Amino acid sequence: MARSCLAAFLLCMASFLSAVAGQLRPMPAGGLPSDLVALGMASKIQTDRNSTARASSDFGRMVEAAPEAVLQPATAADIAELIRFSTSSPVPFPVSPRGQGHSVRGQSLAPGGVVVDMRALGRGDHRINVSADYVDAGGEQLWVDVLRGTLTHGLAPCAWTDYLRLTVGGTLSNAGIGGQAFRHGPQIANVHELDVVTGTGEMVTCSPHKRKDLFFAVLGGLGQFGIITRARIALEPAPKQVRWVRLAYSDVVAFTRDQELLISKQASEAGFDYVEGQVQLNRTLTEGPKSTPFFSEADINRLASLASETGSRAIYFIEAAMYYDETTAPYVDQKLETVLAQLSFVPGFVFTKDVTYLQFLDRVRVEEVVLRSAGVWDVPHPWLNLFIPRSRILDFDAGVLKGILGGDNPVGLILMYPMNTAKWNSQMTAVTPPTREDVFYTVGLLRSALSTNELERLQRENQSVLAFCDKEGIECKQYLPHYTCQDGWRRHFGPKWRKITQLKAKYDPHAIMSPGQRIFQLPSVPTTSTTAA
Ligand code: ZME
Repeated sequence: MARSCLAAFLLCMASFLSAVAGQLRPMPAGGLPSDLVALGMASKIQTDRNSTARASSDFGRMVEAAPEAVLQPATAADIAELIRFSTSSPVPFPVSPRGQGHSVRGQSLAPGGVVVDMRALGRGDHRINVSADYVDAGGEQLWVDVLRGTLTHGLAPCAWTDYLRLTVGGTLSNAGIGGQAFRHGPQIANVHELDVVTGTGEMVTCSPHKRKDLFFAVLGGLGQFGIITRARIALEPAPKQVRWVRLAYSDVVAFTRDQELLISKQASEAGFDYVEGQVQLNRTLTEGPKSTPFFSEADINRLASLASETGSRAIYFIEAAMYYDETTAPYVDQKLETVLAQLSFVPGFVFTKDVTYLQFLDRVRVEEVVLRSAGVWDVPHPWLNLFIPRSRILDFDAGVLKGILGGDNPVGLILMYPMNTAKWNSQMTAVTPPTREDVFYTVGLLRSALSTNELERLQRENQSVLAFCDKEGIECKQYLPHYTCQDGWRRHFGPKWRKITQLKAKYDPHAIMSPGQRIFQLPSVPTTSTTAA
């Protein structure tokens, strides 16, 4: 039903266009506003198979659903108009923004509706405007371009994701986490103001002081309330140079103790500016790549023998970074020594590199190039990201990393690092574990599937991981969450659920926005009974 209405809209615009193109009907000087509108929009709507196919899947490559059309908006007003067209239709159709399509479970799809190709917003103007202590960036802008744009002013945002070829609107709709989050919070905690096109087609500028309910709803809002078309992002003086360090551990207790020490340090103390961690299961070390962009072949050999000598089933790395510039360069060695002296990594297992700030922040790009050239980038990504309360991280390590995943050797990586709960604003839609602990861990099982069998196995393992946490009473939360029924979402949001349904009723009453999240059913679509899936 939603289909037929949208189809009529598209058909109407197509016939209007062809009429104009064929000069069957010259444009009247003061034509009907609706016609002008239709003409203005028609040139921006694509319905060809190539365009809809490109918007039918995402980075996860596990879900596929075609939209009826793709909108290439020139302005936020184009998006507002599309949304108002949908909501004023007898049967509203879904609308989903798509930036880089880096969702992994079809969150950017709009089955039978319109995908808004957000990148089109930036094709005319640059849409990155730097001020003294903030940058206004279009929602469609890539973080790497925000970085380049601000660096020319000697400034940069403080909080980053590991990968920079993601859009501003995309990461802010989730949270945007990385090794700076322990100090600065997630990216959503570093935003002053947003422009949003709501699910009612209203264009709103919001902030903690103005339309505050919408501002906090949209941050981590999973695209449920509107589309971010501009964000005002906090800036700091840009670091120039980075001492990039990896420290190896065979003991998870020492590893987590040291991570927690490092994230407790203030910026004024001797410490790191970025703290993450990775886990290498033994088979990855012995059977995985012989070298990586960070580790040489000799390094990998040393690490593999460390694993076998200690009998540890996994090796853990703290990945950390210390920023410096011309004036602090003379002290960076000393500062690093001071910090390392407080840590318990395996003696001698320190690996360091010196890189520019841009090289450091864009480091995953190097991995991307390697993976692409090996043909293992555009493959299914059954990723599972969990936030685990600090009090249960060792149980998770034993049961999941050394248990369920113990025998694995897939392409991909496992991230594990702690963050400070206090840096998260609970008014935002983004969710953290319900335990009232100061620290929680993020564990990212970021594996790729190179065959159908492997995909099924990894999916089954993910289910076992969730079942394990459930059974053991580990109160974890998914990051980049995915549930197939509303009950899962209710539990995910817990005490926030009621407010979220109220905000949904206010800002997207027709439930047309980002239905690929599967949080709210389109009211017009007859619901098949949702038994717990
Ligand atoms: C969701 C998420 C992915 C967080 C970090 N990632 C990453 N993906 C791919 N390669 C990475 C990576 N973090 C470091 N390298």
